[in-house]
Amino acid sequence: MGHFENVNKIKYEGPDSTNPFAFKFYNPKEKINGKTMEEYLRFGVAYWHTFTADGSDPFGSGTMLRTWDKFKGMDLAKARVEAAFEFFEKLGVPYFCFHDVDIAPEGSTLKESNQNLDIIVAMIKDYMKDSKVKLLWNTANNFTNPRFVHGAASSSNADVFAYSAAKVKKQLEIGKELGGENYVFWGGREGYETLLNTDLKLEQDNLGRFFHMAVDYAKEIGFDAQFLIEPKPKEPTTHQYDYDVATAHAFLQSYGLQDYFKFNIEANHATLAGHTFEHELRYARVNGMLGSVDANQGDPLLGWDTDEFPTDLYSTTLAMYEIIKNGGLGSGGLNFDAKVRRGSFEQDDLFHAHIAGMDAFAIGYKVANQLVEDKVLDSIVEDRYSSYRSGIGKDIVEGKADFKKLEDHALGLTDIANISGRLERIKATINQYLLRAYTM
Ligand code: XUL
Ligand code: CO
Repeated sequence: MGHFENVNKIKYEGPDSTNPFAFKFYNPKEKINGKTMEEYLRFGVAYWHTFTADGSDPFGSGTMLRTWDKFKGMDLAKARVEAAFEFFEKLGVPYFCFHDVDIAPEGSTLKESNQNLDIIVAMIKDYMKDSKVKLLWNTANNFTNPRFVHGAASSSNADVFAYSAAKVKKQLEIGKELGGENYVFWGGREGYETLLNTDLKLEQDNLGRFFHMAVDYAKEIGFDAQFLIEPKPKEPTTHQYDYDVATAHAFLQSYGLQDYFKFNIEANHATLAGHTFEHELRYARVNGMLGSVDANQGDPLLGWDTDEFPTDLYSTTLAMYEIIKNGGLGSGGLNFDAKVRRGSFEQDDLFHAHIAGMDAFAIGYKVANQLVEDKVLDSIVEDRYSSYRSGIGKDIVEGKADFKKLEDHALGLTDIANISGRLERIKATINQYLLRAYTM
């Protein structure tokens, strides 16, 4: 008995297909610049949203009763593994991601939790042998259990710091065991609510110490996955320490960690920080720190993390533009840290949601690729900054100018001629490229 019996392997049927269980734009074997979409986009399924979430929100209980929910405890964990691999195979995704508590229930002691993990990890490893699906990243959930009320590595309680370290240690071992390509640190409750009871300096120093210990332990056990920090500005704490890429980058530099980490950038976290998704991607990219992506989208009318499946083509296009300019994501991928809406409670909706997200990124990829090939944005930017390629501009960028020389130059100016930013024309061009995607 399968968990998704009425769904067969999802295939590419093209833009005219009316089959809801088919890709319209994501064609895994189609090559762009010598690489298949499957190889380049590196989609991942988030175990937590897809196999553990039930649709509950602060105002109502779960709406989603899954086929695996007839089980409890370890049997439930095992049924989820079965369901997960059936889902991965049918969807044809190359990767998945999980937190420790997503795959195995916590025991009453750390030892018991680790024993539960060992059983499920052995089962996952077995399934992975017969499957092409790989682990994009794993992580430790150091925020749900009440012991993390004041944070994990930034907790006011040293015992919690130790417990958190033990959980990350175990996940690093599991990442190595399963061949994980990255390891993620999302801040969880690393942040604070009020300075009135907070030693901000000690908390940040402790976070720095924690990350160094994680780097050291990964080296010690020969786990060479890329470490990733996932910034988020708020929620659950008021002031999350890894607010955005710029903040977390400065933190990594202050603590001498910048060479060991890159960023896992989540679209909805970017918009919560008051940035666009592409801003965060660009900021990471130009600093050589773009590692991976949590592909989702927020609701601009809501001030919290809604984790919707990505369907906004403008956003996927500009995101893929950054990814292409980055030369791809390396060991990273596009992980759907996204959940079906509470009202989308049928099990099949899990397929519809992933298909929607994969198609949206496939379109974004094609459009962005065309924008890059035609140098649409490059030539706009090149023109706009042309003043830095000769005369005083060239002197500035070549370090041959100082304030006296600049004053001399300024005194000799009669008129300063600026050129238009041409924003509307640029947006119209992007629309033109987007609407042509259908024929690409
Ligand atoms: C929370 C979030 C997490 C991380 C992994 O907002 O995005 O699910 O991606 O801990
Ligand atoms: Co995320």
